[in-house]
Amino acid sequence: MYSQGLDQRDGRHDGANTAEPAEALARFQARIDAEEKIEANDWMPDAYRRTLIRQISQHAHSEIVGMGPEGNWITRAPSLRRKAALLAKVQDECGHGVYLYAAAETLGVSREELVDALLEGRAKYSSIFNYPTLTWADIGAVGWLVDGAAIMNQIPLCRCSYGPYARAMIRVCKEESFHQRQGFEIMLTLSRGTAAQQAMAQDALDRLWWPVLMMFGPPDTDSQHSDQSMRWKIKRFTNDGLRQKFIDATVPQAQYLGLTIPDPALRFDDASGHWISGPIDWAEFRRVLAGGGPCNRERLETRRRAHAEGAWVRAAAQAHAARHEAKAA
Ligand code: BYC
Repeated sequence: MYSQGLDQRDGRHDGANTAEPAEALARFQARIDAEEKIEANDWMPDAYRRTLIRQISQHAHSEIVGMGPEGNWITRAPSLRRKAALLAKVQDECGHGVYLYAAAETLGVSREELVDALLEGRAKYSSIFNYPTLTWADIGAVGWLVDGAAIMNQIPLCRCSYGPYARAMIRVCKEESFHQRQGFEIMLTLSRGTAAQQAMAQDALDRLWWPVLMMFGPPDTDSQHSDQSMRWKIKRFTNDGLRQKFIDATVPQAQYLGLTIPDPALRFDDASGHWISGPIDWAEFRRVLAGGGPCNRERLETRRRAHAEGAWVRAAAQAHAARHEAKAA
C-alpha cells in the first residue's frame, strides 16, 4: 500500500509542500470549500494526489481481496437462487476493483504498480478480509454487516472532492445496496429457521461484529489522515462518526432478526439518542494490520496464485488488442 509515508514526502501533515506556491494552495482550497469537483487534469497539491492514490488503491485492493472469502462459498451455496446471487455479488466486487484502479490511474499511477504493491505485501487492504468465512451464515453476515459498513462509508464518498472517485462511488453504492439486502435476507431466513440455523446466524454475528466495527478505521484520536482528508473533503465524516452511524442503524436490524449483538456493554443513551458500544480491542486491529490476522497469509497467497495463473489471459488480451489495432491501421 502507498502508506502514510507517501502523504508526507516533505515531512508535513498539512498538505503543504514547501515547493508549492502558497497562492496555488489557497486557490485549490477555495475550490474545495466551494464544493467544486477536482478533475484529473486540474492542478492539485502533491499530498492531495498521494492521499487519493493511497485511499483509492487500498479501496480497490479491498474489493479484489474481498472476493476471496465469499468466492469460496459459490460451489457450496444451498440453492441455485443463492448461487446466482452470490456469483453476481462477487462479480460486482471485481467490477468495483476495476473502476477503482481506473480512478487511481487518473492520478498518474499505473494499475501494474498498484497490483505489484499488493502482491509484494506493501499495500494495505481492509482488515475485515483477513477473517475466515466458516459457515454459510457468514455469507449472510458479510452481506448484511460488511456491505452495510461499506455503504455507510461509501455514500459520503459519492460527494468526495475528487470527481473520478466520487463518480465511481455512485455506481458502487447502488450495487452495495443489493449486496447488503441479499445478506440480510440470508440472515432473515436463517433466523426464522431451525434452532441449528438460528445458532449458525448468531455465531456468524458473534465472530464478525467487532471486526466489522474496525473496518471504519482507528478511533479519531489515532487517525493520522482524517483531519487533512476532511479539510480536503475527501472524507466527509470521521471514522468514529461513521462507526456510530453504523451501530445506530444496525442494532435495530439485529433486534428484528432476533439476534444478540455480542457486546454486553451495549446500551441506548436516551440523552444523545445513540447506541453506545463497549470498548473495541484496538490491539487486535493493529495485529491484523501488521499481518497477524487469521487469514492474512492465505489471502495474499491466493492473490499471488490468481495473478500468476491469469498471466495467459493478460497475454492473450494484449495479443488480441495488438491484432485489432494493426487491422484498424
Ligand atoms: N483496514 O488515518 P486513518 C468493501 C489504515 S471494501 C486496513 O484513519 P484514512 C467490500 C489506513 O489506511 C472496504 N487498514 O486512514 C469489498 C492508514 O494506514 P496508511 C474498503 C486500515 O485513510 C468487498 C492507517 O490505518 N473500503 O467494503 O483517513 C466485499 C490510519 O488510518 C483500516 C475503503 O477502502 C482498515 N479497516 O481512513 C464487501 C473505503 N482503517 O495508509 C465489502 C475508502 C484504517 O497510512 N477508504 N486503516 O498506511 C476510507 O474511507 C478510509 O481510507 C478509511 C481509513 C476510513 C478506511
